[in-house]
Amino acid sequence: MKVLVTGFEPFGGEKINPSWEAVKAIPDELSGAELIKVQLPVSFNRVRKLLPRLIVEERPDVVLLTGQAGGRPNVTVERVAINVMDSETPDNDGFAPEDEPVFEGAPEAYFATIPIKEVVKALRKAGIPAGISNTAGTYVCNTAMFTALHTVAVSGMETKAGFIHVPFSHSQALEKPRPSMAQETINRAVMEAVLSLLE
Ligand code: PCA
Repeated sequence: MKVLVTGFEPFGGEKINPSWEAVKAIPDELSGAELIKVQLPVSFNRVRKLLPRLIVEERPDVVLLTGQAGGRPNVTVERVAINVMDSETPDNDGFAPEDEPVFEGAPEAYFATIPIKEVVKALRKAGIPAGISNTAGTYVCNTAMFTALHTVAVSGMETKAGFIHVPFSHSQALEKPRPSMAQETINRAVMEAVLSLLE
């Protein structure tokens, strides 16, 4: 079993991105599965180029993308990715698309192909506050999820793909009143999610 797990680099003036911190912390071999860990750039354009290449070259059985959803109080498993890029805040390349498709001519949306309810159950069983989210937004995370699902669909692969958003970690909330979770809990969430997908 081969699993591609990604986290994002920091953005929006943050020093860290708790999603990549969590991915980094997973052991390279988990329950006999081979893990490929990649840090993605917070860039609409680079993610749309890099992810398809990675998925087609590595042909993983599972793709689990993770990102930071600042302001959310719990870990959320995304249900759907939409064919929209729309942001007033520029990405790390300074690009701020308005109402542009991720891929011209692609379907309007894709549902996650990982068992989202099972993942939520596994997280809750591990004592981690978690739920389903019905929107991954219209920023780079949604683009990454859409790109992964579209790549799998057009290349006729059996790969299951999905996305998990994690809250700010405590270090990001020390001086600002905003919801946060311990990085160790976020690490455990991503690892438990991967483990649940190996079953
Ligand atoms: N979160 C952003 C992009 C990178 C990340 O970690 C998002 O939710 O779109």
